[in-house]
Amino acid sequence: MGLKRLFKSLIIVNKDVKTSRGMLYPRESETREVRSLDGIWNFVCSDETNPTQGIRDKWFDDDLSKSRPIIPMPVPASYNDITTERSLRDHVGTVWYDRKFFVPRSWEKDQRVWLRFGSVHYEAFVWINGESAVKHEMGHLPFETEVTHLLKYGAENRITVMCDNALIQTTVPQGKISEVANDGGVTIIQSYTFDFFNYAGIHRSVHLYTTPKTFIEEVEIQTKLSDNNSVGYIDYSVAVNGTAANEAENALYVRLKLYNREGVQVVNTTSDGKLEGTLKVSNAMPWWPYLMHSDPGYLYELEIQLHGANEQLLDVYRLKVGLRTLSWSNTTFQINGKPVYFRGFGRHEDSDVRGKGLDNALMVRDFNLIKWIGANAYRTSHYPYSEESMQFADQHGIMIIDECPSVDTENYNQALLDKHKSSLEQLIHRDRNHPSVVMWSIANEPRTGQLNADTYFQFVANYTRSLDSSRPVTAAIATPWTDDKAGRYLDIISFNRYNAWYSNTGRMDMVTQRVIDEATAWNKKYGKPVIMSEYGADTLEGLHLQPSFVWSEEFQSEVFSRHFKAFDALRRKKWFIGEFVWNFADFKTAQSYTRVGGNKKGVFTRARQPKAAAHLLRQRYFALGREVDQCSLPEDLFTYIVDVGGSIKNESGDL
Ligand code: GCB
Repeated sequence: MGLKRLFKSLIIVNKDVKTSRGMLYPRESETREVRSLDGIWNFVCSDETNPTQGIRDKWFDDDLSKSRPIIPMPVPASYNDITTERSLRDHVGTVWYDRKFFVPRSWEKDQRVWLRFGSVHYEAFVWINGESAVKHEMGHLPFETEVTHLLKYGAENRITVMCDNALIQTTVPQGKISEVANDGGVTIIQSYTFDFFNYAGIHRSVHLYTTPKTFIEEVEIQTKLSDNNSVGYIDYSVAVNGTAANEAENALYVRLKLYNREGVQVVNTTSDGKLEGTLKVSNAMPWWPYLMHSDPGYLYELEIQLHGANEQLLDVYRLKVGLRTLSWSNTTFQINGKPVYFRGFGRHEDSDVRGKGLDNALMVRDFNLIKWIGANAYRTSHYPYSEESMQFADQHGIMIIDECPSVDTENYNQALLDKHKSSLEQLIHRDRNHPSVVMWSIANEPRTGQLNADTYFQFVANYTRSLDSSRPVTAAIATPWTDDKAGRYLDIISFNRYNAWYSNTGRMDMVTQRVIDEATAWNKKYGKPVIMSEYGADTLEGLHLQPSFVWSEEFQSEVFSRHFKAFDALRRKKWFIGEFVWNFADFKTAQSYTRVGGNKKGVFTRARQPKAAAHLLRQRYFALGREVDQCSLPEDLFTYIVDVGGSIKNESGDL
């Protein structure tokens, strides 16, 4: 590479990125209808060596079955594990979906129709009746477009989707594609350094929904409570799109009604023409995290009515609202004025057969397990999770560190920075109104020792803050604190480390002090609150070895216990604010000789059953809940052993 070129590729500038619009979660109301397009679609896999053939041959012009033999494919789901074919599981490049659907005649008049995808991984191209409708790049995030003009009303329509799973150095996350010789010729190989399977396809629900011609396009709220938490304030701003909105003389306003959980109206107010203002809620019921209060996850419902000239009701949209104040300093993180100690997990959206596809049964089971174990938080490692799960977390009081899809970020370049910022913009746009979201995570294990990491993360962190200054910014860092160049741009330092696993494997006597030393070093270097965002050990369910040995259930429990000791020493220093086990459940990864059927660091198996360490963790998380937040303990937390006329003691006190 010539010097000039090298120099050019090192310069990264802070460019504007395209911002998202609309994308309110589709909800029915008296002015809106919602229809799901989920179900069994038709599916075609392109040749890996000819990924653009379908575009050139216009497969979207007619039914896919006319171009290629089709197979059935469920939506939502990853396509990889649905069939028995290795070639589909490991496919690199484009695949195609289509289906037919009916649009009622009644949708033709005086309204708009929108097509919305919860997420498609990684890049999506969509046609309606052969006409290009929308393109979107980035997995795990929604996109939508108006399709009013593309639909046939009172008739059958066809939707075609091409999805490309290829990851390269300028995608988020990054990957590499290479051509490698195989036994019969050459093959395309997708490689990536991140530790989860690159599942792809239409991962979340597809909806058609209607809005009036002039409609509520955006709602943004921010909440806070008075010092004694008795009065709540909701700052709101509404954006309107449509014909009436563009006519200056057409005085639009919104009427806002707030209902409490019992359905009683507690506020009724009207905006001026600016469509923004503040609602005051007396006798407020704050939103509290699980186990921090006897009534966690309290949500109000905000009804937003858009009115036009002559009081005409144009549109209605309803949104759940949790009233809470977040605050943080160089030593604490507080919710409603109370210091928070996070106890939780890194997780994955991952399960047998469906991969990363949205599955309500799995989601509800996961929340039941999170509550059973007494966790109060999780990180959406390493990408945004479904909107349905964010709503569920709001309802159940589970705090979320919301992570964008940047994982193992390296080889910093301009195109990557622009997309990384866009992923955060899309994430914040989608999730800004959720009370459960308490922190933004701008990356997982970025190579923050590299040249350019400094400028790069300064831009990314400041951009995140410019979009939302009401939540702190973090990143989960594994670079040694001595080399790290990004931490100074964060509000909270999260670090991942695998003592007794990746370093000093098997050495139980080399965990506790190392964790204490590393957390302390991070705090000393940056003077910010610190979280241990990952620790753990791969554990094969049913493997028992005493004394503990790597991969056994005993080993996982002992590794946890050695960390607990460190965390308890650290908790006394107020700046240590949380512990997150890696991982909630076992999950699939790319094939590797370090992974037995995937990553087995789950506290739960992939089928969501507890390993031995889950019971230990449950006792700790509830014990912490009682000590820190005065929660009550579940009756079955301790198994009855013996009545010895008093409590059993060990060296550190009561068991
Ligand atoms: C990490 C990564 C996570 C991996 C984990 C592991 O540091 O953040 O994605 O799965 O380690 O188990 O290796």
